[in-house]
Amino acid sequence: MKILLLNPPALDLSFYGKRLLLSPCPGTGLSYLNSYLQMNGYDSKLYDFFFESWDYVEDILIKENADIVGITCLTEGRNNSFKLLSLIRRIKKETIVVFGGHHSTYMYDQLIKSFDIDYIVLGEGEEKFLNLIQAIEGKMPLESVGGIVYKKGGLVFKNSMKDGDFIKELDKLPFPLLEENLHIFTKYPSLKELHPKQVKNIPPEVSENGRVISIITSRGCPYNCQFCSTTLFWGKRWRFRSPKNIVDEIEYYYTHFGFRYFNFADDAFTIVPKRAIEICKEITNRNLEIYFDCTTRADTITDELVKWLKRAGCLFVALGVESGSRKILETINKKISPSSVIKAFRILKKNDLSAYPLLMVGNPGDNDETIHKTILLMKIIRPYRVSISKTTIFPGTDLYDLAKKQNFINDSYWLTPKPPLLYTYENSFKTMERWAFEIENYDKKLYELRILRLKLRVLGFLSNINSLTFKKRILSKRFMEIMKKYIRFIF
Ligand code: B12
Ligand code: SF4
Repeated sequence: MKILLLNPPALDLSFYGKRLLLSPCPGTGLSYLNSYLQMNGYDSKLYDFFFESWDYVEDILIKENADIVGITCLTEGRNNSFKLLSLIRRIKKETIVVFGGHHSTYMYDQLIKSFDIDYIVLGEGEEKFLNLIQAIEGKMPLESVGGIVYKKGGLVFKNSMKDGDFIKELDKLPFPLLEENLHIFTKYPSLKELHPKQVKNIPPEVSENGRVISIITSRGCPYNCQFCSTTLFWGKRWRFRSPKNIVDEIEYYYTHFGFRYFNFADDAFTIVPKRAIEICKEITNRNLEIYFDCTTRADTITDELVKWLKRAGCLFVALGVESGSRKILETINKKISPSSVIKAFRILKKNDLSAYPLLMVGNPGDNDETIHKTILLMKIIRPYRVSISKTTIFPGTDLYDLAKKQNFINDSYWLTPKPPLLYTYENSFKTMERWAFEIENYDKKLYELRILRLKLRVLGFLSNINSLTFKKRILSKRFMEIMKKYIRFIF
């Protein structure tokens, strides 16, 4: 049985651009599946088509002529997963096609009924996919494989997930295979190509030709924020790997492939500060000269944690702050307070560890007053950058259920080619844009300084131009408006 694991081509990159992607490295999901199947003796191969053309994809599918194809399907990129499915059906109709990943897990009923998919694996993939393949080979009954959805005799069946369907000991999973997949990293932007704010503090000898690699040290999250689907996906029980196992993986990438910059892609890396400290101690004890960043919750930040993060090579931390309004934080079930954010930033600043807040505009209940509170919070914590998202409705979240109750969205939305829907039930896109602008420029003086800097740059450019009329035109009010917009975009 020849198995292919595929990440579909990306969204329209001419629109999004390589640089605008949140993370500059491939996800780990398909790599985990690949190494798990190979460990169990299967002939499997991974293709990350994220930056590839459809012509290339077609050539590979013809060349590989696989028996089983597994496709990852996220909400935003779902239509490209469907397009990949059609292409496979056109090239070799009898291929067994299995869907997995976030969108497949939440929208399995719609997917299995609307598309020519043979099986869907729900949630965590390694063991279930292996069992499914064994069932396809006739080695075990299909009915005994938990957490899958399939069609039989024109009917749809769902084998419900049992508690034991989550892998208990993550340490037993093999590391994602790199030997045969190193070329994938060269497709993703290098550290040098990223925006300076994304790679703050990285020493030049690391960023020069360096690339980022993701490490997942835990699965799941014990919280349940309104806009986030993590809990439904991984289960409420938070599972984690041992510090030794994690640092073994880091050391393996470091010594064998020269990776020196790591992104801890966990949803909240320091949920248990003691465990994060142990990881940092393990890195330090092994004298690994590596650097990393992570995302986490403000209420986990302690003096001791930050000291160890710094010592182990952490260059910056992204904190899920979302809002400066206590009321909004309650509404979205964030279970933090603005004061815990202030405390976290104070500790981080004291220890000289860069940090920036992940913020949202357009949550249920947001208005000028709540945004003003976010601006006030920014004035207190004064981060070096802010990351602002407009609240977006993803399936599998409490926000999705709310929006459905409000008749703002229904499941058929996901059969359209549209991108995930912004929550504009209460506030318009324009209002959200204005709020994002106001928050981003919370510091008026800094904003004016940026404009001045840009004006000086433009004037420097103009001094090389001789025509006076051209100078006048270029310094017109209209031109300055455009420049302001440009500044907003680049800073
Ligand atoms: C790295 C990352 C990225 C990378 C790589 C994405 C990728 N293909 O993995 C990049 C930068 C490209 C990215 C982009 C985006 N991302 Co992202 N990303 C992540 C992140 C932080 C880590 C992914 C990872 O390695 N997880 C760990 C592995 C082990 O889990 P996994 O990938 O889910 O894979 C397991 C299962 O899903 C399953 N599985 C997956 N595929 C398949 C296929 C088959 C056949 C089978 C059987 C099983 C299976 O088995 C795997 C092993 O257990 C996750 C958060 C997270 N912690 O997971 C968000 C996450 C996946 N991203 C998310 C979002 C929203 C986005 C963006 C929309 C962000 C944006 N606004 O630009 C885009 C959309 C991209 C797209 N194509 O649709 C959401 C997805 C929500 C959803 N409903 O789709 C997540 C869950 C974050 C969150 N909590 O909301 N992302
Ligand atoms: S937003 Fe962060 S803290 Fe909240 S449920 Fe998702 S992963 Fe957990």
